[in-house]
Amino acid sequence: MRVMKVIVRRLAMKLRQPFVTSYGVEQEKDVLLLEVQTETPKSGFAECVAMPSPYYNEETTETALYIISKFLIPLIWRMEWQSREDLWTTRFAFRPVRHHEMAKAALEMAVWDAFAAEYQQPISQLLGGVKKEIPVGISVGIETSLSHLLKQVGNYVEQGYQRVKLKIQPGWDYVPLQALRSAFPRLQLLADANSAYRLEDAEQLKQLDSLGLVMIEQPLEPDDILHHAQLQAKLDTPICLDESIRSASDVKKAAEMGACKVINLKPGRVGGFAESIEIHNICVDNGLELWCGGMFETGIGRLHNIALTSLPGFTLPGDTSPSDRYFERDIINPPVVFSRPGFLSVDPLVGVQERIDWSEIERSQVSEYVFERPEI
Ligand code: OSB
Ligand code: MG
Repeated sequence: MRVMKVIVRRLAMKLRQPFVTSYGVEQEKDVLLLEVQTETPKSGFAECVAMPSPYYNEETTETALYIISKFLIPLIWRMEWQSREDLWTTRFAFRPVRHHEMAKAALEMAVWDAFAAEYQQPISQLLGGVKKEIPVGISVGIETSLSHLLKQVGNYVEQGYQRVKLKIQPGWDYVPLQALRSAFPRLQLLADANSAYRLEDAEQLKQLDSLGLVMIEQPLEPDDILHHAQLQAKLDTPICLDESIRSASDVKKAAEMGACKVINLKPGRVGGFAESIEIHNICVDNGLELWCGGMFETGIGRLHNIALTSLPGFTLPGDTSPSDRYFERDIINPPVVFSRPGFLSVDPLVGVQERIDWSEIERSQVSEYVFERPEI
């Protein structure tokens, strides 16, 4: 398989409601959607999870567009993929470009998706997946009202979500978590701090130990695996790392240092599917719990996350909720829906091409960039 053309589309998709985290408010989803066309021709798709502002990590939609256009696409023209093993070579080809994992992941995953379409193999199977159905949880943004939060979470529990993750920050942590714990004594509850605390806040975080949280996600700075190890030594609540993990090597370091007991894996944050499989294997070998996070993906990213979650080492429900969690109308048809309350089925999709809803893409498209294979 060779790639003849890459099309980058930028879409603006309205979120159903603004989502508040410790670093800002998301109103609209700024989507970079990649399509790679093969000789046959078949098309592979993937979305870039970079956001408009560099608050979650340093990438943005604009930087990703720049890196993809100027540095990554030129590397793709030289490549060929014939077997599943070849899919690991994309990551090596991208290695000279430092970081920019989200930009790399978008193109790498589009190549996997094209390979699935080209060789008519389910993407989940290519990745090494085994599960037919996966449990899902939901991520709840920072609220201003306790009563609204309780009502909202009650709704989600009723819908069947298997666990609830609450975004926290200093001033919005113990009180709302305690209220949720009292209202839902047996709920799998976790807190995601998006780096809003410092090691000096250890005593404050220690209070959360009484609430039986399944984990606290990314309490400290992204670059600070060492202090997470010192914090984990003080807490009974397992620490989960999200922003700190950008590669398989980061997972090894975190495991060696005892910085966490759980990994939140987002393929977009680690450079794509090949790195994700390696991280999955390291988690299994080191007894780390693993789940798949989310980045407000459209259905395309959701289908990819669901395929990845079908690997056996994903031990906890992920943030891979149905399409209607964030969007009124998705760009895939049918959208992602529960197979039964709280579960999603892993469809044997041979690439997401078969689910694309072109009319919805046209409706939300803002711009389009086409790159053709040069004569080489
Ligand atoms: O920290 O997990 C996070 C969304 C965007 C960026 C970072 C995060 C999140 C979420 C939402 O928590 C997960 C989702 O439902 O897609
Ligand atoms: Mg997180």
